[in-house]
Parts: sequence; C-alpha cells; structure tokens
Amino acid sequence: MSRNLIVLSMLIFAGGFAGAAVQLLENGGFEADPWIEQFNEGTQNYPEGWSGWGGSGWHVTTGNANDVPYILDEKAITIYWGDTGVHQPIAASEGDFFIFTGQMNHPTTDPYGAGGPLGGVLSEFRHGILRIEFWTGPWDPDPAQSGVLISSVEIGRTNGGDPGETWFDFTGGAQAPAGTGEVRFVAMVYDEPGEVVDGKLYFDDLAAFAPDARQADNPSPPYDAAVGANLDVLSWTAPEPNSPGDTVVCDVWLSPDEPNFVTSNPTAAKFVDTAESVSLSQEQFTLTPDTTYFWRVDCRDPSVGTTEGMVWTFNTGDMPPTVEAGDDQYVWIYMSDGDGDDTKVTVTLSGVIEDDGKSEVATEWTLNYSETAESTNVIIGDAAEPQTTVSIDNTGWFQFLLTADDSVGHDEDIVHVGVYPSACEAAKGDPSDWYSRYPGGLTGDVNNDCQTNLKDLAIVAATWLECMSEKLGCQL
Ligand SMILES: [Ca+2]
Ligand SMILES: [Ca+2]
Ligand SMILES: [Ca+2]
Ligand SMILES: [Ca+2]
Repeated sequence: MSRNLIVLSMLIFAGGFAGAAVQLLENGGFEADPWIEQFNEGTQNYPEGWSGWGGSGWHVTTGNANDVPYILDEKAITIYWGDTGVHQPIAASEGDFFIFTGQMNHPTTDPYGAGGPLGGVLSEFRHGILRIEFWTGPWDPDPAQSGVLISSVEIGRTNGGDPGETWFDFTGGAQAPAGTGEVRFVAMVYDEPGEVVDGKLYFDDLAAFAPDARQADNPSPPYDAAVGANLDVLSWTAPEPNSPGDTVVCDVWLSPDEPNFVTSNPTAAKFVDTAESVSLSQEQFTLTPDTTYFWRVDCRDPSVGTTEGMVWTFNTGDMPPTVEAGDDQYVWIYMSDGDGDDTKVTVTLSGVIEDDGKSEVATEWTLNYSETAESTNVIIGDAAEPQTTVSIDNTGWFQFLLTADDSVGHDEDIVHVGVYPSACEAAKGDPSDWYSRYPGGLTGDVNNDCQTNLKDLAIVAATWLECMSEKLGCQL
C-alpha cells in the first residue's frame, strides 16, 4: 500500500474490527463538511474528500425536522436518484487488504417506490449499495488515460423491502487483485435497468481500514476465501519487531461466531505464542464443512505491546469434486466411427465432473491398464477434458482413469473400453447387450456370427438329411 495515504485518525471501530488499523477515508461521517455553503455558492459539488456522480441526486443532511432520525452525529448524506453515488479513491496495489464499513437507512416517509410508477409500493428494484472497487489507476477524463475497473466486491445492500427507519450496519473486506492501482470505496443508489422508482436512502459513518505496520497482514487463506473443511494451516505475516532482535509472537483467535464475538465468546479457540502460522490438526481443532469462520491474530512485540489484528474471515464452503468416468464400452476395430480409418476405432470417453467451482479443478484422463499387444497405440484426444476422444488401433481390454483435483480434494473413477475384432465379438463381450438374452447363443446361428439367417440355412441345407454314423442306423 502506498504510504502517502491520508491518515485521519487511529479510529477504534465499535465493532472491534480495527484495533490499530489505519482508517483511510476522509470525512466518512460527513461531519466537518463545509459543503452545504459551498454547494449553495456553486463552488463545490461533493462533500469534502469525496467524488461522485449524479450530483443532483444527493445532498448532505444536517438534521432538520425531516431528517433527524437519519443522521449519526450531526450530518449524513441523502441519496435519492436512481444512479447516484459518492466514492473515495486511494492508491493501492495487488494483495493490499481493505475492510469497508458503513451504515444505510431508508425512511418510511419516502420509501423506495413512494413517488414512482409503482404508486407507493416498496420497490425491490432500488438498491443501496456499498462496495469496494479495484481499478487499474485513477479516473481521467481522457478514456485512453483513465484507469479501468478490474473487479468490485459488494459489502452491503439494502432493498426496498427492508424495514425503514433502521440503521443497517455493513462490513466486508477484499484483497486487491493483480493489476490494481487504485481502490475506491463506493456508496451508491442503483435502480435495476429499465426501472425508475423513487425514494431516499441515507448513508453515514463510512469507514475503510487497512492494516498498519504493527498488525499481522497477508492472511492465508485470503480474506473471504472458500476453502475445504480439511484446511490445516492458517498463516500470516507478523510485523517486524520495533526493536531489532526482539521476537514477535502472536495469538490466534478462531470462531464461527460473528466477528464482534471472536474474542469475547468463551467458545472461541485461542492458539497462543505462535510466530506466523498455526496447524489446526496439531491444535486438535476440527473445521465444520460449509461454515463461515472468523479469525484474528494479535501480535506481541516486547517494546510495543499487543496489537490486535483485523478480523479476517474464510468459509469451508469449497467441497471436493466428484468424478463419473462413464459407462464401459464394447466396440470393434472396424466399426463405423466417423474417423475414416478402419484400422483403428475412435470412441468418446464421456466423463462427468461435478464441483462447486470454488477453486480450480484439474482433470486428467490416463490409460491405467491394458491387455493388448505391446505395439498398440492408444491416443487420448485431450486428456484434460472430461469428454474427449480416444483412438485405439488394436483389439484388447483397456482401462482408463479419470481424476479431478481441486484445492480441497481428489476423486477418481475408471471406465473400460473393450476393442473386439468384430461386432459379434463385441456383442458377446458386452454384458448389457441383447446377446445376453441368449445364454447359449442363438440356437440357429450355425456359423456363430450372432445372426440366424440364410447363411446358417445354407449350411443346414448342404447336409440336409445326412447321417453321421451307422450306429444311428443310417447308410453311407
Ligand atoms: Ca454523520
Ligand atoms: Ca470444489
Ligand atoms: Ca475407425
Ligand atoms: Ca449365423
């Protein structure tokens, strides 16, 4: 993170998030703002420290009779247009971690939809949104020079159906992706495309935090990551000791409770005196699948004392993939398979991988085992695709293995391909083939080609009424 940040205060956030974290936003409570006078003079369009868009759709609220319930301290901002917002940009780079908090309230006296075409029905089409946006760089009026949006992480949303007259607290965090040059903390009102509704929304006490140099940083798993319940190691970067040669040790709190209670709940696990990682298996702590956990790392520096960490979170929602390799196949070398070559057979391996997509899945087909001549060529089309072709230029019995691995787990399945010299042999080899309805074969299939037809009749006719032995009383 850039060190030329405006550091207004070492704000201790009431939710217990910040510890000594650096508060990043200027005028997040809209308190000291001389904006109203300047707005009236036409010299300033935005509250001090803020930029924005849709400037006619919002204003600073100072607690007049209409707005009293909707301010914290002395002032708040009101936003009442369909696509309007304010934001503060701060220089940032890949890996920087931020927490954004804020509050929203919408009035029952002017709810979403009140004056709009919906005739006073609270509208689900209007949203108040708090989000963290990552940009490649600062905005510039010249599009060629301007930074572009890489990603945005929504940390809070209100809808028309939410109760009015209520301050809703939102908190969320995000880590900057590759290419980040700037982070923007955004408070906005947004109507669904094509919907134009009415109604006000109040924002107040917006705050953004980044770890300071005395706090643990670089959480692993990353903030808000989905991991498996088999996750073992939590790690972080501890601060450098203030006095060279001193040793910094950290305590780790871990709990599935709300972040405010991570350290106050007696059921929160505490792992003491660690350096930069903790092994949950060694601590005999078992994670529950599909659960959100909160954790905090407090580090003790002998010449500084204890610095509370930020509250990080991860969830165990990443489930391992499952693999189905498909049904066994019984084919023959010259079958009509579309590859234009009667000396080899080409079949499709139809594997199915199921996964929640929460971490990348690597899949691979391999020839696991075969009974065939050594010279046989087995060529898998694209071994990384669950559905792929395989061509085989000889008869034999072939077992293929399909594996899938994500960051949580592994699964595998096998499938067989039997390649026979003829369709009839393939039919005989396939236990699900109609052929199996005839346990002794077709009685009339004299030449054993799986069909009873004139060829068999011809054989019968050629020896019609002949007798094999004089023991039967016949004459040669
Ligand atoms: Ca305020
Ligand atoms: Ca998964
Ligand atoms: Ca072929
Ligand atoms: Ca036959």
